[in-house]
Amino acid sequence: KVWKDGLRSLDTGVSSITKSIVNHVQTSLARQPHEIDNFGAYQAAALSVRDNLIINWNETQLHYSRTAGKRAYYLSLEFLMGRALDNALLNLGLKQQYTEGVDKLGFNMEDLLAQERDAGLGNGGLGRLAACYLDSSASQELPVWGYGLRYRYGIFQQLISPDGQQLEAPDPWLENSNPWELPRIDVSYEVRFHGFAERLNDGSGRAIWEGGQEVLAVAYDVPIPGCNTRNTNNLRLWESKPKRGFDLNSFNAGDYERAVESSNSAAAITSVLYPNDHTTFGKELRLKQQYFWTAASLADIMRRFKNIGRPITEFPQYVSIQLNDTHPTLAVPELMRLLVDEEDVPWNAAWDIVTETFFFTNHTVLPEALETWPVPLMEHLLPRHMQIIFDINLLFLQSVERKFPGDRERLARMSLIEESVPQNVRMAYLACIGSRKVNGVAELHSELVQTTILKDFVEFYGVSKFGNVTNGITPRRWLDQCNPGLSRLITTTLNIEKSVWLKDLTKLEGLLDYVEDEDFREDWAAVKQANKERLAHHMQVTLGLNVNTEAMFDVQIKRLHEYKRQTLNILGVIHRYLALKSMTPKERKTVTPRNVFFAGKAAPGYYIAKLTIRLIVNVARVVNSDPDIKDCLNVFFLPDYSVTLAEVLIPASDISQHISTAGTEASGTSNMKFCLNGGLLLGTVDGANIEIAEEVGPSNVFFFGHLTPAVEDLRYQHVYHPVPVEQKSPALARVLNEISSGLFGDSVYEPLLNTIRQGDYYLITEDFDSYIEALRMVDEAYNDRTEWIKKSIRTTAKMGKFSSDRAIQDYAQEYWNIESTKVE
Ligand code: DL6
Repeated sequence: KVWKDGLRSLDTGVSSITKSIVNHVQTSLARQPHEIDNFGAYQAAALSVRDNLIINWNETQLHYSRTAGKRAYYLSLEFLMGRALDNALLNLGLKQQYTEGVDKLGFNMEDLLAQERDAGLGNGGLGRLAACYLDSSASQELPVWGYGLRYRYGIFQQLISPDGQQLEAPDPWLENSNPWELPRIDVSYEVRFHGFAERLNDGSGRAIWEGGQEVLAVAYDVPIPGCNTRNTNNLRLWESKPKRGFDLNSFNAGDYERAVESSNSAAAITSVLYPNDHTTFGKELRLKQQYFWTAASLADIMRRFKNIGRPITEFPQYVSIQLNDTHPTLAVPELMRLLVDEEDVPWNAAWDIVTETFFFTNHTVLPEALETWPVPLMEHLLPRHMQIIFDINLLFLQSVERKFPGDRERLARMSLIEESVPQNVRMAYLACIGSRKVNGVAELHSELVQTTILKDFVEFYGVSKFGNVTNGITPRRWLDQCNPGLSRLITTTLNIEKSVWLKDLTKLEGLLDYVEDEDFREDWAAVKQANKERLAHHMQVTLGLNVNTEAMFDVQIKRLHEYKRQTLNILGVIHRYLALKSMTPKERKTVTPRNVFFAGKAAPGYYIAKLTIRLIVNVARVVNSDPDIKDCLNVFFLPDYSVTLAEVLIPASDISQHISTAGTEASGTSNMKFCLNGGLLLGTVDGANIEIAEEVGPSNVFFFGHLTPAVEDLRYQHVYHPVPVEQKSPALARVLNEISSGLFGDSVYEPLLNTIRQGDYYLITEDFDSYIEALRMVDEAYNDRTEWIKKSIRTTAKMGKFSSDRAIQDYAQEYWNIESTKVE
């Protein structure tokens, strides 16, 4: 009874909040109130907010355990969470109270929010999608947990040298402690590597795996608050630790270096996020990360399932596991190992359980991103898993042979083992055959998955195994949090509670009734203007740059990659620069001024992408310092792109660019973020751009470029029947020649220009002229301010489909078969 009486919800009145903050200053931080700076005040406020989260989190876990319903688990090697404090305050509905409380204590909420370091545990779209899905799962009161790794170093910090080169510095994001995680030393599992696997040969298919290295996986829990609900889900991140402190024999022999060696190698597993995007690694440490994480997660899921006390055959009735790309595919042989070797389940029954439990999302069809692992490396690191994969493959190929007798080429194509030297395991195939359903992330992409990389598998299984879930974004972070002005305007205009439209984004359609209302349009434009000024202020303070807020804001922010074609954008900028240079001063005065913003990181070893950054920075240097031009055109490269920087850039954009070669961008999600914030879209007919255009109507987007079916032929022509750039596009040829002639510095850019002049895999030559024409149409449309604002309102109004709440409900209903369950 004493315990029960002690359980409580926290009082969320302002005076209780200030007391709680002061209390954390004194006890958790062990500091005196008078010596607290902004960072200390942030820490204390965060800990105070966390108290609320923990109480809700505990209630939620208790509720899920008591109801013992089915749960889903989202396995993702990346969760690009960004900052947590503002998000937690808004989802808990406590922003106003905390702002007042902090104010009473002599601090300013904005200053405190700015103290938080981004949790940069991801590279780009895939990791940010995982974060949006966690927010939506909690907000939709769905029992979904995330599982990932607690990297000590997140995505690198990007610095730009004076000559425009990207430099990388480590991101020790945990060095000042992280108030949002709860270390769970009570939750840990042993994970084995190497050793020997011996088949029992007793007809059971079982084997014993022993020896090798054992490391400990220790859980850190991050509470994920839902919006306007007590439901608070969990993101469980694993940290690697040595099982024993150090090797005692070496220690006793006085060889301390050797003694700590194995402990260092265990800790190294979760030390750093691999910073490459869309490429595979082939590195043993990466494979170790993948197995360490899937083994710990499955052990944890199995333990929770066993607590329910149901027979093992009912596992899929209680558990669905989503594989976020191929990175967690080792979960397939690992679950087989647990079932066959440890739970004594016969092979076929185990395979039925496995293929009912897993679901697989593919996020790219780019060939360089399709994961394979060398068989010798797998055999060395995970001998038992390699046996299991061979067995799965044998049985699978036998069933293919039964369906397509004598088709040896098909068997070779579909084998899990690529017959190269050395042999490789094809992880996408393993994920596909080990899963109940497979999906892509936008209509076009899902179609491409089914007609290209998994075509044989569609023919084998039939189309019903394959589907589409178009990606989504959380409107909590990507509208309410990043654009409070627009959020307020929407709430007052629709005249409904904010949480209602935030959780049913189709309600935004109500804004269409106000498109013709001049006062509303003025308010809409004023919000955009304020956001432009906020960005300009940010750039003034952080970079010392002056930004003309009367200009059009044209933004392209995403990972640097040839397929995303930042190069096309900067070549277009140079084309504009040359055109402006040839005008008279009087003509220039009639031009709508334009600011072009770029931000994004290149993988450290991606030479061409880094060269593109260098070109952008040097074009910016030349253009911005040209007295003839600086009133018409300015170019900015903002270093160290992050979720937090995106939150300032996106609300400020008039137009954003999503200009990948058709068929290469699986979905894109920043396109959705810009449009939700009333920025118009300039793009190719690719990924989710297509569905955005379907929603907002073709007159509200600017499309250009060749379509997907043409791409293959065009590439072929570029290789086998090349036509000089001068003939294809004289305008582009002139731009390339100006770069070669040194207009933007020495001739370091030739390797980049040669990718266009020779081969042109990403078809810049083919799309350049239509791109320039699309930019001209944007200029023209922008000059009609009234029409532009109408387009902007219509765009936001039609973004309901792209809420991650819709996407997560698609997964919950069509894939995982789980239901919402509210914590009262
Ligand atoms: O699905 C999330 C995101 C898509 O929006 C992007 O279009 C796609 O490029 C990205 N894919 C990856 C693939 N990485 N791997 N593996 O990040 O996924």
